Order: sequence, then C-alpha cells, then structure tokens
Amino acid sequence: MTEAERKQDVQPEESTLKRGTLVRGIGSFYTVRDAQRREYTLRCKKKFRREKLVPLVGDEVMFTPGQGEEHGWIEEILPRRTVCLRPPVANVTRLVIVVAPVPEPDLVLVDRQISRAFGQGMEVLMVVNKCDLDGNLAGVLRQEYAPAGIRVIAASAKDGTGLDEVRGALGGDALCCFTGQSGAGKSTMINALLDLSLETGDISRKISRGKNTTRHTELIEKNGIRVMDTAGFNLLEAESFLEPEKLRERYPEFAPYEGKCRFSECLHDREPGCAVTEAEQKGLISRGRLERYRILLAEAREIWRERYD
Ligand SMILES: Nc1nc2c(ncn2[C@@H]2O[C@H](COP(=O)(O)OP(=O)(O)OP(=O)(O)O)[C@@H](O)[C@H]2O)c(=O)[nH]1
Ligand SMILES: [Mg+2]
Ligand SMILES: [Zn+2]
Repeated sequence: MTEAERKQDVQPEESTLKRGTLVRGIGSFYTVRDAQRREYTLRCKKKFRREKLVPLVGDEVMFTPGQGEEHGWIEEILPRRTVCLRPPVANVTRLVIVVAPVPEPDLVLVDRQISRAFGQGMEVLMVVNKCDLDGNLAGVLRQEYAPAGIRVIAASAKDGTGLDEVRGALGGDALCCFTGQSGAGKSTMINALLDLSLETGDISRKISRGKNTTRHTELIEKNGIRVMDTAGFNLLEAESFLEPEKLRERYPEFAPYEGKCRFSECLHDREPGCAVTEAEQKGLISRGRLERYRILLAEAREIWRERYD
C-alpha cells in the first residue's frame, strides 16, 4: 500500500471523535496524544473562549483530528480530577517538589504548594536534588516534612544518587508533576531518570537563581512513568478562596492534636492552651512548619477580611 492509499484508508476513522491526553500547548496550538501514542496538533473550538475554559497540559480531551496537514479541533475537555494554576496543569495526582541547596529553597513557597496540593487530595513527594553539593539538606528537610507524611528523597541528577528511589516513587498509575524553583534541576533530573534530553540551563552566578529555562509544560510518558516537566517560578501568590479555618486541615501533622486545644475553634495561632503549640514546644511538630503555617494563616485571614468586610 502506498502512503497516499494508507492515508485514504484511515480517513473515515480519523474523522470521528477521538480521545487523548494534552501533552503540550504552545500559543493557541495544542498537542494531544492518543492511546496508540500518536500525536495530533489541535486548536480549541471558539465555545471554550466564551466559557473562559483554557485547556491545560494533563487534560483528557475529545477531539477531531485534522485532515492531512490541517490541524484538528479540541471538542471537549473531560472533567478534571485536580487543577493547578501554577504550574498550569490538570489531573496531577502526585506533586513532586524539587528543591536543592542552590537556589536556596524558599520554604514558604514550598508550604504554599503543599497546602494547595493537599487541599485537592494530591500526594506530595519531595526530591532534594544536588546532594552532591550538600549532603545535609535532605536530612534537615526530612525532619520538617516527614511528620506531614511527605517522603523526602535525597538525590543528585549529577552523580546518580537516589535516582532509583525517585523512579520507584513515580511509578504506579500516578500522573506526576515536577515543580519547584527555577534552577533546582527538574529538567536535569527527568533527563537522568528517563534518559531524555530536555533543555536545561545554568544558575546565574550573581543572584544564585535559575534562568527560567523551561518555558512550557511537557507531559512525558516513558517506561511506565507519566511525568510533567514544568517551568520553575519564584513566587506563588496566596489563594483567594481559602477559608482561614480550612488551612489547618491541610497540615497532617496537626491531626493528632485537633480537638485537644482549650478552645474548640483554635486556629493554632498562639491561642492559650493550644495543643499544637505545646506539641511544637515538645519537638513533636517542626517549628518552621508551624511558623510558616502562621504566615499562611495571617495571609488567608487578610484576604478573607478584604473579601467579606
Ligand atoms: N551539582 C549539581 N548540579 C545540578 C544537579 N542537577 C541539576 N544541576 C544543575 O542545575 C542547573 C539547573 O538545572 P535545570 O534542570 O535547568 O533546572 P530546572 O529546575 O529545570 O530550571 P527551570 O527550567 O528554569 O525551572 C544546571 O546547571 C544543572 O546542571 C545536581 O544533581 N548536582
Ligand atoms: Mg527546566
Ligand atoms: Zn490550637
């Protein structure tokens, strides 16, 4: 069969509605991969703009493929399990926060991400990369985050430390998403894990920051692992719809003490007789986590006040 005949042959099938996963989006063009791993270039139907619906990497969509060189159309976005706006992705079930000794980790940023992830029922995993530069950071962060039920893996994309462990933690049927500050080594780590060649950048010497090398989210599927590489960022604004009373529910390490404070409405913000404060004083809860919880709590209260007063 010639190529032209083959194309004609499959045309009737290709004009029907198909299902796939959005793996990349650049400008107004989206790439969708079907179950046979074929990729299609698509655009969005106008109705999406009217409904203010923006397709995200990770979305499951129904689409009509284009004919020949023509692009096709995304017809429908299927219901999402989870949504993040930073990075903008859908259906992630396991968030992999990558930190490193350089750039210096911003743990308020990390805790913000954890709070949002737990708020949506995602699993969270922390990878402490570049442990070839500093062997202590992973241990310090494990003390902070293990009580929250977060597994902390010490790794180095450079010398290979911990890569098997990270690979093991990405498997199963999870849709994983690497996130973290620019320059932490997300792309380098994914390259080392899956033998790929995603673009990587160096760290600015002057300000010890990444250079925002990855610009677009990419969903990679290889060796039974489904993982997104995303653009790093250095800021994450506060959530606008978070009830201050709900924040504490996103701290699994508080759970054993809930209901044991003197006041039943205790927000663990230095109220007298607070069981969470006592647990921190006894070293059962990390001081840093509690301090940052209070920063996020103050922020949530401020936003709530502005909204409803
Ligand atoms: N020493 C050391 N350097 C590393 C390691 N992993 C990555 N790097 C370096 O860190 C720098 C940034 O790596 P990238 O992979 O581009 O970082 P990124 O997190 O993808 O950054 P953005 O795409 O900007 O968000 C590069 O110079 C890498 O070579 C590591 O394990 N050890
Ligand atoms: Mg990158
Ligand atoms: Zn309390």
